[in-house]
Amino acid sequence: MVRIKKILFLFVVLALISAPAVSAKEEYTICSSTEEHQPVIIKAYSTITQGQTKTYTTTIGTTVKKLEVDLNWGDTSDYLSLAIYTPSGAYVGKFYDNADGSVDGRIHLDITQGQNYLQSGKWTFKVRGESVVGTEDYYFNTFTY
Ligand SMILES: [Ca+2]
Repeated sequence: MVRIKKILFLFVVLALISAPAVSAKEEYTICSSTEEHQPVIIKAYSTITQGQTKTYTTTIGTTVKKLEVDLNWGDTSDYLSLAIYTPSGAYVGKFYDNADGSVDGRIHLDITQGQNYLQSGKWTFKVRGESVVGTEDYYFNTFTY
């Protein structure tokens, strides 16, 4: 019995190792968000410096069709980026100010996957100070639909 468990464990480990690296880029549609919210809804208010990365997570349920992300630092002289990962760890992409069609110190995007529900679980967001003079403050919010 112990031996069978060991073999099973080995099989599971091998299956995990040999799983192909999933590129989620083509599966998701990322577009400029037109949603607006009261500023009182704030997931995070923080600051960032040159080269620094801050990580946030949002756990979504099984019936979410749209995930809105809103990184707002409001200062076009500093450049921040937002990298997005699915709950399974797939890399959706890294997005810059112009990803939402407007260079305005804000990255405001909707993530959809056709008419499908998005992968439930913990999505990860990495805010990075790509080019920051001194310290830049920002708001980061996520909303689900
Ligand atoms: Ca923008």
